[in-house]
Amino acid sequence: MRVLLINPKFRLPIDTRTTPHLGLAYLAAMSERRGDEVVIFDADVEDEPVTEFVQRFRPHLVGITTNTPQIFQAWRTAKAIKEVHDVPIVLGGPHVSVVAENLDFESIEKPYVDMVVRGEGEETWVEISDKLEEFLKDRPTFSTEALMDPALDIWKGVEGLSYKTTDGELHRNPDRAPVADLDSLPWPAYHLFKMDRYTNLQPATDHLDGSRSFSMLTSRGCPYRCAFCSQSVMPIKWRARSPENVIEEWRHYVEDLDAVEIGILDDTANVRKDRLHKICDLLIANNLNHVPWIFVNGIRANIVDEPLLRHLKAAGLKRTAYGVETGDEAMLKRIQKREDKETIKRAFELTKKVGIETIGFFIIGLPGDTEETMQRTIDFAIELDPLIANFSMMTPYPGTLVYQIVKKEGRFLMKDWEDSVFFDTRARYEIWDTTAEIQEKMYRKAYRQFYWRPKYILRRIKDLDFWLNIGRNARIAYRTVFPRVEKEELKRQMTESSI
Ligand code: B12
Ligand code: SF4
Repeated sequence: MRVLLINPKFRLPIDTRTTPHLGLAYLAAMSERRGDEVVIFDADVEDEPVTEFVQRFRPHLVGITTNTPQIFQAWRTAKAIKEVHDVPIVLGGPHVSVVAENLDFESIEKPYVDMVVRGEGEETWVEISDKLEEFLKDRPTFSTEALMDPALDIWKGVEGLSYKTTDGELHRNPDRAPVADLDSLPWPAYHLFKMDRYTNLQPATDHLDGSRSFSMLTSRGCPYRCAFCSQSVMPIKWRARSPENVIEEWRHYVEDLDAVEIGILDDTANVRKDRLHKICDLLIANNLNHVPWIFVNGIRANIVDEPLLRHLKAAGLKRTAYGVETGDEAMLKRIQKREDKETIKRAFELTKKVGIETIGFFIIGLPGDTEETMQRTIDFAIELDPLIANFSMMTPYPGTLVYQIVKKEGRFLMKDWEDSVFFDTRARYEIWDTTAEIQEKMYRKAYRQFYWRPKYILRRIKDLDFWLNIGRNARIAYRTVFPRVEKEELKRQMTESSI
């Protein structure tokens, strides 16, 4: 079968990185394992409109990934494809997986979306492909209408699937259990991406070849439940690949693909320290530690110690992020971070002491935040003094506790899902004393106060990478002062451009 997997065009209003979509890379690898002819169409890096490609490729099955801000583009893409080619269209990803808000139904209600896969998609995707292939066998002429015929109802029982039959009925099958054995999954199909069109993992900081930067997952899920974190796909059950399985993939990137950096995208890679120690041992023993690697999304500050950090450093870890979120002790409790300031401070001190660079993620405008508590967040960022401080405006994503609180007691200011992109100066909501005005003021202040410090500027300009990325760095600096103009322009460009 010919299978098309799409990342809808969605440029961010920040100078962020563009990396191959790991979720699509896993799905594509599953399709290849089945023997399908697979194309990944990442509209962010392609030159031609997807409709032209579809008319040429004539896929039997189309899958579109979507997070919350991307959902409109996903629908526009699905609609445009249906207009030129009769094919079943399946949506998957974090947005459509939020059953609590009926966001699977929100999509299948659209005439141009047939199915939604909720949660981790690999096994459901293969089951859909198997059933479709079976269906196509006896039918020389195909129509999606026949495929979704309620009399046949071939999708009944496919776990993790929501779908619409031609009589307009919406169906939600039971959830699928998370992938139990992560070692059984194939490696992400990087060979299907136009790798030379992507940036490296942290382009504002490193001047590296994007075509040789690879992301990996060594574990999935997170046992914590922070109030702001959208976890519709990755469940509370944390699962890990075996260290040996991780190292085999790592070796492939370093030895076969000449990787210049590796990014670990796990939600919480350090849940089990013994596993990380074993991975470090194997990286060193296999001489893979000369290629720098990064914990891109952060590790938990409450589960690090000096021996582990030293071992990680010896194994090649260059930089790690930590989700700090707030500098206010009471707020840390309210968001259920299950860490206190002292623990976070110690983690930063130890990480710097062993020579690993740090990134701090901070949130401005948590429900209940006041000017004082937000100032504490800025002050804490300055005290921790990471290489990069990433302040984001609190964005209540559907399915999170914060979203429920705002829905009940606050007021959303977002007009549509597209507005839920953060890294922009506009407040997304208001609640109690956490007004939009104060959030916006403190957000601007956070960037100014952190980045325009003489100490910080001096440190950065001594760094060669800073000068190699001078254009990008200048744009980022400009945006800390004038971000709103940029966002309007980017949103216009995105909605007006062809799909
Ligand atoms: C790495 C990452 C990024 C990277 C790279 C994204 C990329 N190209 O892959 C960057 C930094 C660019 C990024 C940006 C953003 N991200 Co991000 N990101 C992640 C992170 C940490 C890992 C993504 C990943 O690789 N997951 C592993 C793969 C295997 O999972 P997956 O992609 O979800 O795919 C699986 C399923 O969702 C499903 N599936 C997905 N698509 C499809 C399609 C079909 C057809 C099917 C059948 C199944 C299916 O099957 C896949 C395999 O199991 C996740 C957190 C997380 N744990 O997933 C957040 C996360 C996805 N990001 C999030 C957000 C909010 C953003 C931003 C909007 C933030 C912003 N700056 O404004 C942007 C949007 C970017 C964009 N262009 O759309 C949220 C999404 C929440 C939501 N409700 O949408 C998440 C969940 C973080 C969180 N916990 O809050 N992100
Ligand atoms: S923010 Fe990090 S630690 Fe908290 S629930 Fe999300 S992934 Fe887990």
